[in-house]
Amino acid sequence: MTRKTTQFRNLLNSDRLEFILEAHNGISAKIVEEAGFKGIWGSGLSLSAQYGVRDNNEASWTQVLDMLEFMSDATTIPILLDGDTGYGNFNNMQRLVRKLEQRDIAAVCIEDKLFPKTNSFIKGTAQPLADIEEFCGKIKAGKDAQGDDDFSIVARVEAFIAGWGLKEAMRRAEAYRKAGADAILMHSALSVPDEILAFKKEWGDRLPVVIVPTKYYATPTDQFREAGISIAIWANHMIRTAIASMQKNAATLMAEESLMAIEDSIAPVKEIFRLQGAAELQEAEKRYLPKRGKAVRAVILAASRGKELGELTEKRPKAMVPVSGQPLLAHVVDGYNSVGVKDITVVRGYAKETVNLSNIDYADNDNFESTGELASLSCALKSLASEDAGKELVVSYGDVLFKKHILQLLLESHADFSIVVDTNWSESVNKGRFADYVQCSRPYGRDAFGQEISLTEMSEHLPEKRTHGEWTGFLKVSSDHRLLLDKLVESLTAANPDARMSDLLNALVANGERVRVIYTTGYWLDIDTLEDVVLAGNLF
Ligand code: SPV
Ligand code: MG
Repeated sequence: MTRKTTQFRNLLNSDRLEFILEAHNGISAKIVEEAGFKGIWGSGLSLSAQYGVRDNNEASWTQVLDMLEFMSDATTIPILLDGDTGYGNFNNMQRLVRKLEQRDIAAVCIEDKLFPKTNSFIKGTAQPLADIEEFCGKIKAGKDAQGDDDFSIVARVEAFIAGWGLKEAMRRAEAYRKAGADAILMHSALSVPDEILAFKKEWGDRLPVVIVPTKYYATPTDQFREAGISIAIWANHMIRTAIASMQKNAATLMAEESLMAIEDSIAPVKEIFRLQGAAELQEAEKRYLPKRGKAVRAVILAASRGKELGELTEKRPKAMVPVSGQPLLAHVVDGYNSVGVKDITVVRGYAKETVNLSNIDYADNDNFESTGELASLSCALKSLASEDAGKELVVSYGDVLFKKHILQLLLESHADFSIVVDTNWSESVNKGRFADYVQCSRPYGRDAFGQEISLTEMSEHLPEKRTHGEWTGFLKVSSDHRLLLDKLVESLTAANPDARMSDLLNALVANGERVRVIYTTGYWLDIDTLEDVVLAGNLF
């Protein structure tokens, strides 16, 4: 890539008329480059205007520099900074040049006025010009300060602006050439190019000549070409474009009170992202960020009424019974959310219209009265979009509350199938509660630590001497065993519409799949009775 300083030199020295366009921030600079311009004018007027201040050195030179840095970073073409008067004397000029080079700014233009300057189009003739000798010293100092030979200093002559004639313009231009300037910017506030053309004729080719046709905009561009002008600067046309369209759209929005009025005529948000280079960051994230945890889909079975709760579930399913101020299901969803699982499908059945939490996907088992848990799971699996196939699946119940570490343990498992088993099963036996008791490849104990324990059998009628725990209702299936799960659930429900989750787990074992057992003790609650509802309040 050719250095920006060299690129700008090439523009100055090319034998064609070149054009550079004003920009005033990163995004406008990018837009200028994308339009095909080979250079950018860092306009003092536009830079101060975008800060909302006057073109009178009200913005400090470092504030100008900060914005230039964004402009330079956003582009690959050279920037010619409108450096006003150099922000001080020769000493300030030297520091400016060094700082510009550090930010890869290709060139600076300084004008022969006094600090603080005023824009040339505001009472130009009242503006005092700099002492020629002093200004020449500033040019020399700048040239001596630059490290890159191709960095350019453009000397701007304000003689015409201040009401002087061609003679003064020539005198100054020649002095600045001798002081080492790389080009002369001859400015004029006339609506015709006469001053500029007269100067160029007299000047010849002593140095490249740069012009700013803001006031003599109606001049056919070919006249500049024929006169041998080096660079024409379109000096403020991006900020004026922005101002005009912002004013128009702000007024429309104020009047219409609807975004419809402007939506089709403004840049889409994705165009902002494109200009910002958002896609590049996404690629980089793939390369440099650690892989995120596996994507997980949770399926919560919540189709049944829960008759045991009597009146409480007359008009709503058990999952919607309030506990500590919110439905049971909301606690379950919170539990998932708290470990980062937010793709959740809830299977509804009884009084499904009352199951209405937001940010949840729903699958309906409309035959909930005549079918079992697996039929509900099957409804959920069928509802999932194909892009869900790469996710791990966690299945649990809408009436089972849990502390989040239980879910965390399950999510950490790398097994194809994993279940969480409570070692404290005797409590359920003593109370005569319904439970899915499990026999495992090893009982819980210290020597079980670090062992891969798997499910042998699950049953509500398991003999106590073979019982090692009680299933908590949590099952996780790895993403590459989702297909197997889908098929098995389908065939089991076809054979028995009443099939339960325990039938699925036993079928997996019978098919030779290992179902990994994760032992825990307590910190979960299956809501079956009114007493459980009261207990549940204590869990939170
Ligand atoms: C600028 O763009 O800030 C200029 C050109 O200096 S002019 O406004 O015409 O003086
Ligand atoms: Mg300016």
